[in-house]
Amino acid sequence: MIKEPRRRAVLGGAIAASALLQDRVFGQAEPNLSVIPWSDQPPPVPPPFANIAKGLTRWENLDTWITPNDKFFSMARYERPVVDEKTWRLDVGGMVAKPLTFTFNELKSLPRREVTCTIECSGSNGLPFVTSAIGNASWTGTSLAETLRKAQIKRGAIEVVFYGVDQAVEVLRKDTPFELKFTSNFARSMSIDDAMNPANLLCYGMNGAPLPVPNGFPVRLIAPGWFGIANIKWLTRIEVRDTRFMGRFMGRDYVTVREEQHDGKTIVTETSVGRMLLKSAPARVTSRDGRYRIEGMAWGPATVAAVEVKIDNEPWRKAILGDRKSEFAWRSWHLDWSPEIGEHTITSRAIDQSGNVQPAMDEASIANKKTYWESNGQITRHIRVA
Ligand SMILES: Nc1nc2c(c(=O)[nH]1)N[C@H]1C(S)=C(S)[C@@H](COP(=O)(O)O)O[C@H]1N2
Ligand SMILES: [Mo]
Repeated sequence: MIKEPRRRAVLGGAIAASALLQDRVFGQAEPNLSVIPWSDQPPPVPPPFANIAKGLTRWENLDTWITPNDKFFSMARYERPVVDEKTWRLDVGGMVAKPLTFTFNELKSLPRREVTCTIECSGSNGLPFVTSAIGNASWTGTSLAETLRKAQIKRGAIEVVFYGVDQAVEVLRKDTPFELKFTSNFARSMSIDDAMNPANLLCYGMNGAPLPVPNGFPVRLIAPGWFGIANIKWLTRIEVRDTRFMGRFMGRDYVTVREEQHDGKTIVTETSVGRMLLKSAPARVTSRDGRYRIEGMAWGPATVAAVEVKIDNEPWRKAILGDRKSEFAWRSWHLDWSPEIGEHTITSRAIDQSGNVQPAMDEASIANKKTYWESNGQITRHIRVA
């Protein structure tokens, strides 16, 4: 993990004051602080999706760096099973020399680790009603890599599959003579390399409390740096395989379809949703005693090195970044603003330490993407200053 020089210690009073203010902005409500709502509110989640996506809050409601458990979004493609932790088991099997089974208490007695990481649903900003499927929490659990080491992965294995308790009937070749129906558990896989990342947790705690049911009680996978879908909830089986797992959420859905140009030819790529991408969002505009401030968050696979903000058609301006508190967590930013009365647009873009810039909506990687997954294009919000 790359540590940055402590800005407060290195630089003088003006920055120190703004750093303190920054901490306070995302700490607690301040007196005389008002939040100006965006004028482009997302529509409510329509009925077929309302059971899948729950707890999507408005960006304006963000006022803490850690998302409290009762404000954390919940995505469930099948159901939200209520698991009895007394009968629950976690099996580790497949291509391992020593298959393992854990009870809840056995798992909790293993060495404890904590990681603070931001989870974003890969569908966020892909559909008009999903604009804030993101949260940041401190997760407690035990190391996945250590557990796999104990099970002793056999030679020739290539993948680790994670199965949830939640099930549904899946249909292949629907409405053809070859239609096939089968009951399937929610599952996703990772390469052995990715699974062995020491940051991955078999997680049972969220912000100091047991995992809430909607977030995977009693145990879920936390795979820092990966889109939400990889973080399997209500985990019950881990299976090591020597063939690629191509279940619905790996190979048929959560597939990003994109047109790419290669040597004058158009190639369509279909890739499984993977690691989180460089992204930022304007969260809210506050005013206090006539002074305005644009506040937001930025996150991505590498260190966010800068955030820039475009107001209306003005040139990009550098925002002030908050501290980098965890390798896998979002970073706050803000920009002071003296707006004229009327309608304005606000766009933000994150830049990483290698100089990669969050793409504009009309850049090829976004414009030529046919599916709503992995939508990390720059977000523009509308606001009316009265
Ligand atoms: N077992 C299981 N795990 C799951 C899902 C699911 O439907 N079933 N949804 C995934 C999706 S799409 C996302 S975005 C994240 C969201 O985690 P959260 O509900 O704790 O916010 O969980 C993932 N893990
Ligand atoms: Mo998701």
